[in-house]
Amino acid sequence: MYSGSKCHDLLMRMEITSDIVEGQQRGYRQGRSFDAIVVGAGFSGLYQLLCLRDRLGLSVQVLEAAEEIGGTWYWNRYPGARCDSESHSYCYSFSEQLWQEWEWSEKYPGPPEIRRYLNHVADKFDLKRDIRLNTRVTSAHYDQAANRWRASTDDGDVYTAQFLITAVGCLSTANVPDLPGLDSFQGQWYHTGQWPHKGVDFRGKRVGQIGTGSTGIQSAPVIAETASHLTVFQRTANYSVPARNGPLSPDFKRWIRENAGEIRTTMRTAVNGHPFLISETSALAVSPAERLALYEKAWETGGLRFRGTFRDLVTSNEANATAVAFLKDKIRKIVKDPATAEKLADIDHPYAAKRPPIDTDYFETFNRDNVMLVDVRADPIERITQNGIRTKGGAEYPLDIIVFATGFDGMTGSLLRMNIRGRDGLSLANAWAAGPRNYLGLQIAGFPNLFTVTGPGSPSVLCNMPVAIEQHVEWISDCIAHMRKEGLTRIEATEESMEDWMAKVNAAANATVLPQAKHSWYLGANIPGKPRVFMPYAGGMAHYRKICADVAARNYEGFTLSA
Ligand code: NA7
Repeated sequence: MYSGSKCHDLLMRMEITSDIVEGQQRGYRQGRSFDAIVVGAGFSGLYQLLCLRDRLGLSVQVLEAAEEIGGTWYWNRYPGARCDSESHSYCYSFSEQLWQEWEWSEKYPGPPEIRRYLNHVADKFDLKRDIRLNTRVTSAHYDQAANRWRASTDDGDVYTAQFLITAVGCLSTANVPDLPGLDSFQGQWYHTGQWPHKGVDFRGKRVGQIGTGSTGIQSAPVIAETASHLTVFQRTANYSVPARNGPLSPDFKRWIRENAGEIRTTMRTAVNGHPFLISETSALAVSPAERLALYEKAWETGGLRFRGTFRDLVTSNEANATAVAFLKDKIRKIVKDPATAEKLADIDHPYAAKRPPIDTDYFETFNRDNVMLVDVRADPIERITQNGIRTKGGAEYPLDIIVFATGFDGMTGSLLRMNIRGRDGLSLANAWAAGPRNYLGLQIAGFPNLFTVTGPGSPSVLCNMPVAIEQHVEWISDCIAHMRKEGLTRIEATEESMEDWMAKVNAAANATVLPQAKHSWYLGANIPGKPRVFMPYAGGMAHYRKICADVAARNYEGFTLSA
């Protein structure tokens, strides 16, 4: 279906459109055949569709489990939910027109505004006609003889395509801990990542929140505003820096429009894809007074920029310890009750070794009369009872609502749930039994023509996601364009390149403090039985981009391409 001819593309598009209209009239028939299937209609799925369909002229079907597009922002509607990337960088950069016409209202947008943005993109580029909603992929098997993927869906349909591209996000499989007694609970319980669309009324309710990761730190202050009482069950205490959210001024909005090129260059140059650069100064190269002044300034600025105060915060334990001391001191100053402050400041890992949260009044929330902190590291939860939560030490906490802010089976959960089988029936679950293994986070030996957007082994969650997504989607699209041009039909990472890449992923992680957080979803440590492997590539987005570009320039070195 690929052709350089615009005329051909147009005719082909008309053919596909009439096929879809016909399909919609009599229900989708079995065995629909495409050039590519994309799973997921969030940031990555939308852009992958646009690139393959409109730039390469491929027939593409996007399959999306939710009833609307939006990916993570469809599911995460919990109180206080906000993006932790600055809005002017949490968007696509591929279209100048799109950049110029969209206006964010706040520094850190919430789910409704991000969903409006994604719908605007989907409408502007006419993407929705190739997205099938309410359709969960239940299995995806590679047919070796036909060199095609067969994707079965929960409504019994089968789709086939030469290429299968997963755009399922890194944090989309909710983790509800297997606590005994949950079935017996007489109140309501919710996981933050599967929040009811109509919201939850906390007025007059005794609420228990389990979890103090980025999500719990965002939700607790908002829940506390209306609940009659909030008990926060903390297993691992966490750092947090004020987000300093607020409306964007007209001047700032103008600055964004007028400096699009410069902002994008910064995002592409920055280690983590954010619109700011990390300082080149070591935390150890300045006097204690100067260091304190710089930390104070970063604290006042707020947000993830704090991590950029010094160049070695995530590469040197000694440098990191200076940030740790500053942040713990802030907690002790903000929280009035000394015992609560000590529990909150009893943090067992280096700063940023777990994903660093940013907040609005998190620590201040513990100064409210209706909020209590329970340390479940000291006294673990034993079970959920009819009336609430009981700890091993025998303490009972009567509750009307339990909020599980307990995170996700990150990075691999959604891929493994999809029942993917490659060559010779090899299941992804078996291939990854000891942890995820792939090449560049993009491809897995034994799974030809399968691409994983922001898969484990890529910078993904350590990066501002849209930047990571655009790079992956464009690399995949260029690769497929190359294959079509050269008459090649099959691409597969070699075992050797995969081995080599995994060694690089490990080396990059070990050059940082990141693997030192024992209870981190980066390591899969939050899911019982999950192999402990540091999953994202920690070598930096800009460096990773260059590696991927070099691989492509060297004729897709490390992959086997064949006709
Ligand atoms: P996280 O960061 O995985 O945090 C989950 C929290 O839930 C964390 O504090 C966990 O403690 C806690 N947790 C999980 N299971 C339990 C049980 N069984 N008992 C007590 N406490 C538990 O998820 P988030 O949703 O906050 O954030 C995920 C990402 O979304 C975030 O990093 C951003 O990238 C956006 P633990 O630390 O495991 O001791």
